[in-house]
Amino acid sequence: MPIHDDSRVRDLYEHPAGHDIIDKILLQMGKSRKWITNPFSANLRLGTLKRLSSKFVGEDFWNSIYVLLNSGEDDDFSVQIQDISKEKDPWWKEAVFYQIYPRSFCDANGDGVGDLAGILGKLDYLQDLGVDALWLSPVYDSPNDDNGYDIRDYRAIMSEMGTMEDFDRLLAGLKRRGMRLIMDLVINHTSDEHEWFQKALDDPDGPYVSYYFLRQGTEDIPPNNWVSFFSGPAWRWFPEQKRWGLHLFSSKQMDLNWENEAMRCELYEMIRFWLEKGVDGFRLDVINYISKRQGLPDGNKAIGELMQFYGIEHYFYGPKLHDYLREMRKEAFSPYDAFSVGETPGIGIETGRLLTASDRGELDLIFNFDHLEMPGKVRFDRYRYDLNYLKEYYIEYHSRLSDKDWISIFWDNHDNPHMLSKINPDPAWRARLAKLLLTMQLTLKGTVFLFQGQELGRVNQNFQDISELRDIESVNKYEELLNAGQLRTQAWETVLAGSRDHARVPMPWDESRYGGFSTVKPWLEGRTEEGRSVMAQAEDPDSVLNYAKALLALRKEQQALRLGEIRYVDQKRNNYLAYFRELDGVAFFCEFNLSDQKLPRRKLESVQAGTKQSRYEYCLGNVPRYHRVGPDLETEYLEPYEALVYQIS
Ligand code: TEU
Ligand code: CA
Repeated sequence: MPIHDDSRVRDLYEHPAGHDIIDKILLQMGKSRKWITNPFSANLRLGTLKRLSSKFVGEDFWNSIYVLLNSGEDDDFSVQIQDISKEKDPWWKEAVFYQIYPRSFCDANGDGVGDLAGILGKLDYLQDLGVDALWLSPVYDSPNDDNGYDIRDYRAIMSEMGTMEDFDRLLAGLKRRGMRLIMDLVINHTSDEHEWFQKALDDPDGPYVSYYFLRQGTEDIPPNNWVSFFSGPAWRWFPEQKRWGLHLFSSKQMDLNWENEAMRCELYEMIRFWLEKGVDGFRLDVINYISKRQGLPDGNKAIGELMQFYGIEHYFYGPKLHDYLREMRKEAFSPYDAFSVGETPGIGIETGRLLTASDRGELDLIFNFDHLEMPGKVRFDRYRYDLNYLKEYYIEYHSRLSDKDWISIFWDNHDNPHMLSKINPDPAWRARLAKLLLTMQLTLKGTVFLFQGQELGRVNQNFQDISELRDIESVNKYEELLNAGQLRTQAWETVLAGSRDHARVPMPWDESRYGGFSTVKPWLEGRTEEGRSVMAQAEDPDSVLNYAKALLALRKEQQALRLGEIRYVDQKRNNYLAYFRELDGVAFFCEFNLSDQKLPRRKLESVQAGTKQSRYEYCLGNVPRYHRVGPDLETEYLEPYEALVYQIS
């Protein structure tokens, strides 16, 4: 249904992309959904709203939104492509993935950089931990402007990571252990050193020019006002060619033009090359950015200010996104029954469902990022994250899903400071809170993606100075803030709060000088913390590591914890999260205190509502408890950050 001045706010909120855009705006402004859903607002004509808000955002704001909403061809759930899913419950729904950031996992040849042989040497550790599949951040040939997310050759292995033989050995080692592998597929852009881009520069009339966005012009004015996620304009000037090249990320990451069919075919062929080798699927880097609005118009000012990036409305949910994804699935993924999880910054719940519903033939899963920061906050803000928000996010998310939908559950990755540190950096709660977060992650309904080190309760680094950081985003941002007139201390505070390097410091394997990661000074140094290494934790029965193992083992044993329905109870109660997971008569009850204070406990009857069974058997928890069966539920308090899992019979 087209959206125009005569539509009501209600219509907008019923439109999948409209819904997500409103949610995003409210999130960004730190406002509640009630702003929109109350009858007065819901009934408001958009034309009226346009007039009322013109003073703040200008008329253009709404016109930009209309364009965005009215350009998607398949923006409703009635479009069903085919019944793609052969099985009702494919393997990846039940899997626990473990993300490896290869540079920082294990260095086998002593050059300070993690490598494939290093990962191979840790496969027993990973199997013993109990994860089912690995996701490797990029290991392809790359000049490493953005640590491998700038690919020079999609079919070669980065020399620092090893060789193709190392890769094949790794894959074989995984298969032998019954584990799977997904790779990182970065196909929104390539390195400027990629052969295609080099050819595009060399031959201004040749076929490769239109593989990218290369625009003729003059040095003083870039083709539009879009900005890069790594600071500055999204355009780089090539003086020899007198052309501008589009790069949404670093100036060495040139955006590919997906309008070009030959380019798309080459990508699909490359995907098949890896699937032929036997990899099980891919994580698709910023995959929602691949379709850019025709003509690359200027970004709206108000949207740019609100979202902090100009131009975003023209590519975060572009007009041909669904078409491209379907084509790619058909040409490359389906023939191999390969799995796909899209990294989709900016995509909300409803557009996410459109990208993943099992009968639409697009992606299997996406990463939705709206839970990583509290409303009104961005990654570079310093603040305390309130777990009540995380709880509300999942209650809302799960309530909106149909049985064609499935979601991913993750707290950490290589692009974010650790969730644990945002919630409560007090070392006294570290282990308990780490266990609480793991318990939630492994018992909520969805596919789990752990990030390396979560099993150790890793936290943010106490970096002292910008010279200790390596990430291009942090380095550029610091520079940008100084140029904008900030003091060094101010700029550092900001960068330290949000730096991606917190997640990228090497894994601590033992208590030696470089944590057993390497024999020499690593490419990025973290502080060694006594007693937190894998070796030390393996010996401590109460460690986060041993808890993680127990939890993974429990999940592996219990189908209800993987596929069971989720039913939240006592939803309104602050600082309290509780839900049942149920499948074929087997039920679990999970209960959490989301605060650092004791929490009075409800009488058993009030949480029991709706379940016939009555015997609660303690399976697992992060606080030692003595009574292991039913009566234990009668204890009056939940301890700070306590997490409990019971089986009900
Ligand atoms: O990240 C894309 C992305 O939007 C972010 O999470 C990003 O780190 C941040 O917004 C920058 O402001 C993916 C990769 O995960 C990231 O490591 C890459 O740097 C990026 O794409 C470019 O390939
Ligand atoms: Ca190495």
